[in-house]
Amino acid sequence: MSDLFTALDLLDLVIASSDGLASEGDREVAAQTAASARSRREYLGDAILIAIAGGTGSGKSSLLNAIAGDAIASTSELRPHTDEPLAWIPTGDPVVAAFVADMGIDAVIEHEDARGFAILDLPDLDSIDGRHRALVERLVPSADAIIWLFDPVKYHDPSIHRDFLADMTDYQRVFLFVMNKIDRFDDAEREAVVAHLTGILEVDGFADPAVIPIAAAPREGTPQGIDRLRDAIELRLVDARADRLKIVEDIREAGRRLAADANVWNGTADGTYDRIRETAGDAEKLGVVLTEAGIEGPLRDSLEASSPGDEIEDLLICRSEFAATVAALGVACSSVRQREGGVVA
Ligand SMILES: Nc1nc2c(ncn2[C@@H]2O[C@H](COP(=O)(O)OP(=O)(O)OP(=O)(O)O)[C@@H](O)[C@H]2O)c(=O)[nH]1
Ligand SMILES: [Mg+2]
Repeated sequence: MSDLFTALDLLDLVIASSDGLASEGDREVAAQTAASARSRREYLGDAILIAIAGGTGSGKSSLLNAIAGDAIASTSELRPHTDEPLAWIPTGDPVVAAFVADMGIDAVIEHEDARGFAILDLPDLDSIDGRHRALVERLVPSADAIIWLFDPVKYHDPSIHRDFLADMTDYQRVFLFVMNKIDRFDDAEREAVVAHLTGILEVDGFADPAVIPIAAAPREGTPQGIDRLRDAIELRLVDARADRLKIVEDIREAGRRLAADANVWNGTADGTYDRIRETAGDAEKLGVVLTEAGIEGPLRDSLEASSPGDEIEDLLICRSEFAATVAALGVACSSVRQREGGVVA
């Protein structure tokens, strides 16, 4: 637990020491991430918040109903249907209630279930209604974990893979991938469609993605695969403390962006600083050294504008300190990930 505080404090230090090294835009984004990670940290309680995200009609509201065992969310054959997010939260968990209220979600239904999770039914993310997409884009990053729900007709839609998933592969530990409506298929077709989605997720960049087949609201009979999905929620999200894993991934990602801006994430080649000192004052040679070292952005501008001697020395010291703080952040994040994520397969 204290590791999480350490990682948050280190992110603050990384942001402060990136002054003049990373772009102002990225520093602002990192500061926002740090603020929301810290506020989620304040809210950490027993239940984790899992959002169901997917295309219109994939069956998000039906899935919430199947998990709840009750028709709490409105479903429809008409698209798009859900306009407002609906949160299904454990009774008597003021922490999750406050978290959900803070996200601006008004529709809340409490459940007596002792399970340690809350579910958020979202509008569609591929909507013709721009307001839906904006809402989903705002809420998805706030949830602790996401069930990505696909249906057999649109599971390869680029608006999900290209616009969302391909940029989020580092968050795999807090994702579950689910294929709905499998009642429409025989066994062989079901296997083929699950294998195909698995392949597409691998192309997105996920390692060994597991796709769970379900039928949340089959045309005939009762829902299928919900027990297996519930087991995965318990083991891979609740027991693995997805809330903490998510915070640490947000922290790591914010640090990584700043480090990438100043190109210190992968270290600096031996002798780089000496070569900068030696070539300072010769714009052409310095430019070659900086390009070889991958030093771009605000730091490059400052180095090129500085006179040899103290000015250059100060900038190199700033960069060294920044790199050391980034490395410490990386270590703190790994330590939380290992401790919290031990249960994740
Ligand atoms: N055959 C079959 N139909 C399903 C299944 N799950 C959902 N449906 C149907 O698919 C349609 C859409 O379901 P919804 O739950 O409203 O889908 P949604 O993802 O919430 O849709 P939006 O709110 O528009 O984003 C409804 O007609 C459901 O009855 C399933 O497992 N099998
Ligand atoms: Mg819906």
